[in-house]
Amino acid sequence: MQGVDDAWLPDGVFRQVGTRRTLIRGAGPLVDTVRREVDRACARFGGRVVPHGDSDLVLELTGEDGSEAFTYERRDGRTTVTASGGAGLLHGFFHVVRLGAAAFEGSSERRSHRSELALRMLDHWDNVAVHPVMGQVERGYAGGSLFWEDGRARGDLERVMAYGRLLASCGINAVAVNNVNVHETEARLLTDRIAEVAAIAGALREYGIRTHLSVSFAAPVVLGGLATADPLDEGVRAWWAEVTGRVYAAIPDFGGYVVKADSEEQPGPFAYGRTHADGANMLAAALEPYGGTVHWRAFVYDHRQDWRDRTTDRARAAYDHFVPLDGQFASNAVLQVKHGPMDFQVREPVSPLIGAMPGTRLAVELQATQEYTGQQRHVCWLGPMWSEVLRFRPDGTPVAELANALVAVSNVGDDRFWTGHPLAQANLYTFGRLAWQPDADPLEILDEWIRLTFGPEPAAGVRAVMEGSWRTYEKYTAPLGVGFMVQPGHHYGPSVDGYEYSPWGTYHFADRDGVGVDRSAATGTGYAAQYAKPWAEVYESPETCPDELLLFFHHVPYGHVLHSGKTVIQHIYDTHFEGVEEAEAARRVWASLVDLVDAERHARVAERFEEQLRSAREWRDQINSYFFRKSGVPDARGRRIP
Ligand code: GCV
Repeated sequence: MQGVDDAWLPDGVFRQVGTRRTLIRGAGPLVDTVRREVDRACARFGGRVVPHGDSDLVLELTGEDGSEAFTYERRDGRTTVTASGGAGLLHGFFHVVRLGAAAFEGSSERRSHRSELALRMLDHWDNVAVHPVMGQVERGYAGGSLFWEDGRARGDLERVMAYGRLLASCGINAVAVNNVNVHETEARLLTDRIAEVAAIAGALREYGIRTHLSVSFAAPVVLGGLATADPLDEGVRAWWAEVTGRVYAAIPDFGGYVVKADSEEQPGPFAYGRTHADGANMLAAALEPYGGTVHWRAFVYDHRQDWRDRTTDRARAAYDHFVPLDGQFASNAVLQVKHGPMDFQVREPVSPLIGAMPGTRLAVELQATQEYTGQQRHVCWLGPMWSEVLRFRPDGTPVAELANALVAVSNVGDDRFWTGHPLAQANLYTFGRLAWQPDADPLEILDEWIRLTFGPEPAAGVRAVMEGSWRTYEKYTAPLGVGFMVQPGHHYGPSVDGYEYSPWGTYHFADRDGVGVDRSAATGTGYAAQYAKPWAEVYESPETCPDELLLFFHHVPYGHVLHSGKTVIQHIYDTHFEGVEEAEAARRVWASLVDLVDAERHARVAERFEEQLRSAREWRDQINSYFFRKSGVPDARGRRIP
């Protein structure tokens, strides 16, 4: 597509397939997509699709059961992919593309590939109308919406289709096309504007991506003119059933609803004295005849708390609200839980809600859009963080096995590089690949992304810039898991006390003696006791709590000695100096790649590095000065703290 970056699918990636003879067997819409892909590659590189006979590559659909699995084998000089569902064939095709030359060398035993998680979804926080405060994409750092333009669905859906292609190629299979904060205009997508959603769904379907919609819990009142949205009211239930029937008439493979209820001003069942299970189950009942699912978000907390009140702990909220409801949710209701208990900070413990509701289906929500991790002006590759979350074992079983679905808030917009910062494409790619195979080594995924996107020459340099970028970002921002310390509202850049006296429940409690939140059961909010063993015990004591989470769980004196052997205050100083130095080094490496990376991409990243450095120094100086002034403890290494 003219003027739009190819991301990890530049033409060259299709060279191996495009120079070969490919036999495609089977019929159906996704087989047509595969055929189009192969034709396109062949037109570029001189290979061909053969109707029968001798071939280098066989792509064969053996049935149509909707499965996403495929088998791959290489024998007697021929590579064969088989699948019993069109989506499986498409995934198998992209598997071959990713392998490149290796797909046509040597031999490999027949092996079956299937995704660990059935649903791998991106939630777009896109508004149809530009919101006066949040803009078009809430927490979006990549321009306007890919789906919505000038107050309606884009007429030209070529870009949406190209997006679907990128997503399918890394394993994502579902997209929610509008913000979970459902404003007035967007509420109507459910009813009189469903044709626009259907048009988008049509484009995404070409690549096997199912469409989901965020809906307002108050829709029966706002759209239907009913007097109530009470989930147990028969009229309300009938309204949802009827509306949902019309949604499926327009979009037969519609995925379902996403709901943010009783959270940050969004309406919900509390207004009617009902539970979240009542609310979710009403929507589940409406979706059930069509095989749809409701994703009900667990991000429910008091955002009007009094900062003087030390007994209320926002971190506790999701668990306190939802655990008593375990077993009450319908089988097509999925509780969507943010990976941490607060809000996508650079470092949080895994939410104690994950694993605590064995009778409830679970989706784990990550945030690809870098709201608190540099807003796509800073390089911050989140693969290692997500991998840690997925491998964490709340009670023996890893998070990835407890979850039925993995969701990420999308980091994409209508920017020519898709993600604003070209290196942020890696987060999208890594999310898809980890959702498909949660125990994959994130560094291997990064290498794969680099190889596809950049080719071999700059690979070592790009890796050096990216592999440690999350920890670098952590070093120069809020220390030891304490979180926030950001500018209120837009959340970019430092403001240590920005939220300290606010109603949002995100405090660090720094004083002249120490810093951190006491969430122990013995003397604090009791949050640590929400975990199963061994974590409840590990987190309970500052002696056993991992350093990187110490200030999340404990209020400690500045002189407290970490496991690393450093005091908390010296750790703060050292990491902030180091973080900036690491960012400076990364910028130098990037500059050295100037002849190995295409000019526009290189320039865009170089420009973002200038801002990253400015901002990182700002973080370093504000954090270090703040804690120096509070504690009066000088830097042991005598560096200048302004
Ligand atoms: C969509 C945070 C963000 C909000 C977001 C909310 C959520 O509070 O700052 O912009 O709203 O999370 O996840 O619902």
